[in-house]
Amino acid sequence: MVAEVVEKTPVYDIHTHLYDQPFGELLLWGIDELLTYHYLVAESLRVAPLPEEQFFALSKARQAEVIWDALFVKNSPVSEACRGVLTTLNRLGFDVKKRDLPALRQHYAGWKVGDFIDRSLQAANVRKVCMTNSPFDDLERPVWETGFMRDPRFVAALRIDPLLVDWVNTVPRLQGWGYKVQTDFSGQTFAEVRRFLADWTRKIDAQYCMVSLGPEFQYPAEGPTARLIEEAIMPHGRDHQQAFALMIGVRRSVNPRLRLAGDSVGFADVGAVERLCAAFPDNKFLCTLLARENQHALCVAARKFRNLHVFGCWWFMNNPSLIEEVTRMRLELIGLSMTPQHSDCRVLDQLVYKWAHSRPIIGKVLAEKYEDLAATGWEPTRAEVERDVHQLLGGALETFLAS
Ligand code: RAT
Ligand code: ZN
Repeated sequence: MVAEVVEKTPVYDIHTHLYDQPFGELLLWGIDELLTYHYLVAESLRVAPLPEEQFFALSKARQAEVIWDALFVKNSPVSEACRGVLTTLNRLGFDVKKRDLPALRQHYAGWKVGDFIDRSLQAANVRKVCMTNSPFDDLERPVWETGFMRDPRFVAALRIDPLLVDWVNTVPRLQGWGYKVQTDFSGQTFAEVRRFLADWTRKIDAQYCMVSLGPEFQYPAEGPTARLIEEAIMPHGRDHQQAFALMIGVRRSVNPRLRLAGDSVGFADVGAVERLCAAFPDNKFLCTLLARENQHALCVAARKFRNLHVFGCWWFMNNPSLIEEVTRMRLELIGLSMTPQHSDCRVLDQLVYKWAHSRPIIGKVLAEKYEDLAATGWEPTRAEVERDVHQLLGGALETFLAS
């Protein structure tokens, strides 16, 4: 019964890199995008018979063919990201066993994007997705500035990495948009950063404000990141009742030859997150960490701070064995007051596999917990199971953000 409820409960996917249809080419979908996902680029370049530079010089279609050949034809596609392509195709009704890339392309050619959005959300049973929206992205910003009819299934998150990790180069951009900021934080700088955050929060109706940081992130600290958090992000969060989402642990570009696929993982200091939560009890924080070794301490931190909501098995954590381990640990330490998973999809079709792979694991771990309860004589009703699953699949976050 639990597995069935988890299958049937629609998800609010709280962090993706998907876009609403008016963003045009920014919304990736289709077989070539599935195959050139950066997770697969990294895996294929370990075995493909050509060096990185030659690979990246190819067209997207040729890159997709190289990846298909290296990871699906010359080897069995057992990795999680490879399996994901097959789960997606299978659930969308394609016959994968023919191993026929041209036929797959032909099938896709028949789809119109609007219909494919409906189909993917329906096949994944996703009720709402949160995008990642950056005012610093030159392709994305004009779409917001022009304005468009919002699709209520696509909600926004204000992503501000350049502001917090590249202040010196961000100052001239903010100045160019009319914000009176100075590199040395003099004058109106913090008030003007807050005005920038408020303008964009309103423009995109941001559900939360978000940043991804390296494992070296510290709080308190000297330097622009901590100062901006203290003097701009925190007051802004309180003024707008907006949570601040921290994704910590990425070491960017450890292998620049791999481009977008070249980032790695590092061990973060959960103490920094705890000190932020303690220093700003009237602010709300969402947090996910990239290193497996950080997951236990983060759960313990969440036990100590009600203003901290733990979410997702992010990127290198998004593998069945780790999702199971981490979801079990989270249920044991913080019960249902967390969001076990987000998809981080970059390609629309991936919604299908990311949720098809995570749901049975969440269901399995939760069912085990109910069995443990049943041993005491406590048996949850179906309505209680439905309530709990709704919490885990986005409901708990909605409650946290609204509280
Ligand atoms: O998971 C990913 O695809 C990463 O490349 C990142 O986008 C990460 O999720 C992030 O949001 O920074
Ligand atoms: Zn992401």
